[in-house]
Amino acid sequence: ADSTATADTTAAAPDTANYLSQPLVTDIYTADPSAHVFNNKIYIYPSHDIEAGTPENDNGDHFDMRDYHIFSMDSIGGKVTDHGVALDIKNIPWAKRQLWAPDAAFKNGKYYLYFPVKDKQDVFRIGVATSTSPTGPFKAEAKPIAGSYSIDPAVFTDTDGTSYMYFGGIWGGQLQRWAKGKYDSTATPEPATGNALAPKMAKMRADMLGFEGPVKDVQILDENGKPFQATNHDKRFFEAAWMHKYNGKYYFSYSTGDTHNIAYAIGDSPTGPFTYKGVLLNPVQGWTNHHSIVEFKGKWYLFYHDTQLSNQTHLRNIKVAELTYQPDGTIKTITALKK
Ligand code: FUB
Repeated sequence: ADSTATADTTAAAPDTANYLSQPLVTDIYTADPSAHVFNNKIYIYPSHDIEAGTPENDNGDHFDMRDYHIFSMDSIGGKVTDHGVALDIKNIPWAKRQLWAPDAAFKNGKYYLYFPVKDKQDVFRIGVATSTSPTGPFKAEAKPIAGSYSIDPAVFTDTDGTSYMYFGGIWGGQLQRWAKGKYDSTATPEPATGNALAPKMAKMRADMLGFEGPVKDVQILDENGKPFQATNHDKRFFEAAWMHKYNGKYYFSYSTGDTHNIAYAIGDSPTGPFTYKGVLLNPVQGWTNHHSIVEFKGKWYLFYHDTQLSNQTHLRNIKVAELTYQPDGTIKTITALKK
């Protein structure tokens, strides 16, 4: 169901002053923006929402996307260039349906596009495609990344050059189906008791095409060092993992899904654990909330989406706002104004 939940007034003081209210792209629908700076330009890797006519359900089948477009900007507030189709589902040999939130990375002189899509068995896996250009076209590998599952890959490269992938999403993202180590299509959307399901992470191989070592849990802990209970829907991880580094600390941010917040937790290492700090983006118009955080020319920006153009939950539009840190390293909560 669509939600137009209002801001949580119990969160830290909302920062509305720097909100840029206009969609960045208006001629197609875009969502889940993963922004990166390559060669002094901003590149945005979003989902490309379409009206596929697939009926809406709790598994998110109505998010039935089929390709990716990549966008670039020389400056925030400047022209946004659409570089056209960078990868089409018909050119991913193992894919069946639903190209969800992607991410990108640069290493070894190559660009890597990471994407979740359901395989021929209707199981979400994470794939990788490569290009010599940040805007593609990208060529998909023949198979998904070995050991990958679920959705929403976010690839972070630390200052020492090591790259990590964070991923996972519950409900339609199928993370709960892997709770016992192997796929179980009958698993309930999430546990009703005990600890919340943890997001996942893995170190990337030097060639960026696969995982080096095992997939591990990302530990998000409360102020007492305890994981959140599964019933704590205001704070537990749902989907949309993102990692960034600020002042030597690692910030793991994510969507709380059915409570519609972008929350964040801070740690001393890219592998965690991370201590919950609060909400950085209050609920936006539309059910989903999904973001990325990037530094550009000395300022920090939050890329996110809402449904301003369509008012339909599966037809979203990407936006950007400036992000502000407090002196103690916490982030001022952003409230995205409605039109
Ligand atoms: O865009 C499809 C899905 O919606 C994403 O993978 C989730 O994060 C949510 O934004």
